[in-house]
Amino acid sequence: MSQFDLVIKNGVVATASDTFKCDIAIRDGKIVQMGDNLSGGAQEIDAEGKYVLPGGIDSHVHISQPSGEGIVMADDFESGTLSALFGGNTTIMPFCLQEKGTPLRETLKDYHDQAEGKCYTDVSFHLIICDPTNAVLGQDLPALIADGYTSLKVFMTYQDLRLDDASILRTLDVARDTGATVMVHCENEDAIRFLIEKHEKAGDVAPRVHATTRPVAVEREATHRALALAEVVDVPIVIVHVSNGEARDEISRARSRGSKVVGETCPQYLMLTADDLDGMDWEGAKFVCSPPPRDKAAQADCWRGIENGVFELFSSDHCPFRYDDPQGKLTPKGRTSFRHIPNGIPGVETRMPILFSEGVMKGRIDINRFVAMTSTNHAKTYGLYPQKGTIAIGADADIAIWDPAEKRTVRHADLHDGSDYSPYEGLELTGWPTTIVLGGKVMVRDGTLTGEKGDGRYRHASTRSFPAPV
Ligand code: DUC
Ligand code: ZN
Ligand code: ZN
Repeated sequence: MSQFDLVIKNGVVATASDTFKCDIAIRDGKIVQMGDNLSGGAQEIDAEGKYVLPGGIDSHVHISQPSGEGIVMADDFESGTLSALFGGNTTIMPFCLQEKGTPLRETLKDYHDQAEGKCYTDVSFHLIICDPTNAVLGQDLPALIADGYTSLKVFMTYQDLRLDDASILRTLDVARDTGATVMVHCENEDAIRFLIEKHEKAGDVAPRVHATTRPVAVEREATHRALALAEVVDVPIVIVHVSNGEARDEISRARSRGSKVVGETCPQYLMLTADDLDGMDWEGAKFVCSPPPRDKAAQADCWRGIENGVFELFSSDHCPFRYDDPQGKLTPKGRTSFRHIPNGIPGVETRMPILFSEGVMKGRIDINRFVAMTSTNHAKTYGLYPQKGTIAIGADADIAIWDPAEKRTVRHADLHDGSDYSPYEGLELTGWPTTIVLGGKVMVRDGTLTGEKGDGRYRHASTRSFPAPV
């Protein structure tokens, strides 16, 4: 009988802090030995010339989320996790959207039922809180947090989802008391409504106007306000999908005042601009997401935030709709005005190849920062560390082997999500994940699927330990 289930040999291992050459031995789903010349694996992989990295964790992914009447998200748990897997991820964190008037636990069970037996990666949910009644904040939420659903998202925009400041404060206070982590979508809804009405009245209804009506000022103001509210409550927060330098600077200033803030940015803010929303024949709808992509200067500012550590998380905000589909971007109502175009773009499979190619290969960040921003910091922020997010003895054997020499041009036809386009079609990228191991099982070997639907499991998360919940 073999001593190990799997040995990965001759690769260059990189964690968030170190890079070293060593073999990795895996047994019963965990890393059990690291060292030179390990052998005795029932299965062995030669990773000579490759990077051996912790599997990616994408902590911002939308799957099967109700998105309005007649609109259907392009991914279910099967296609979404398969796409994530081929993009180098071993864990994703989708959102469970609270339904007003339905107990949170019931909605959560529904998401679990949809995910059960379908996943190719591990999964852990965040809760979107859009109806923070006394019962929700007083009983339901604390009980769910104690059961391992330890992160929440709140919105400052969208009429159906937005919380007013009083509700945000009460929700943050629950997070302070319980050790939960709150993610905030920062855009000022009243200012957006004002601009939408003005532009629609003037007959400006094309996709590009989506960006015009969500300018940097609405994001900067809401970011400042969210940070101030968290400071009042004295609780850490995550500012998600930051798109520009002005919002980024709000985070820096809050940190210099002593606040604990985690900043997240996404590939669309490095690679796209508002000009992409100008596409002919409504093609700009393919790039409609919130906050919208900005301009070249904002892209450079986001890169600077990655380089200097203001951003600790790099997530996809994968929120996929099909383009050429009446249930997607080209919904009949969406053709009449930008305001009805479903909001979000696909990207779970291209997130890490984009940061690897544009960041590591172009010398903007080193491989350790790549690991931190795509895996380790997600596990630390959302209570999955150290089981996930690193390569260490005792950790889950979730590993992605990357070939830094592999060059590919992004073609949606080669991707695995349920959408019918990629916003990055034609982009040439160097460095791709080629072999993926989940809990010790080889899921993808040299680009070929070897794992099965249902190999991915649900993972509960721990609460934050700082500051000590009361
Ligand atoms: N916010 C997200 O986080 N994702 C998609 C759309 C949105 O507004
Ligand atoms: Zn959001
Ligand atoms: Zn999102």
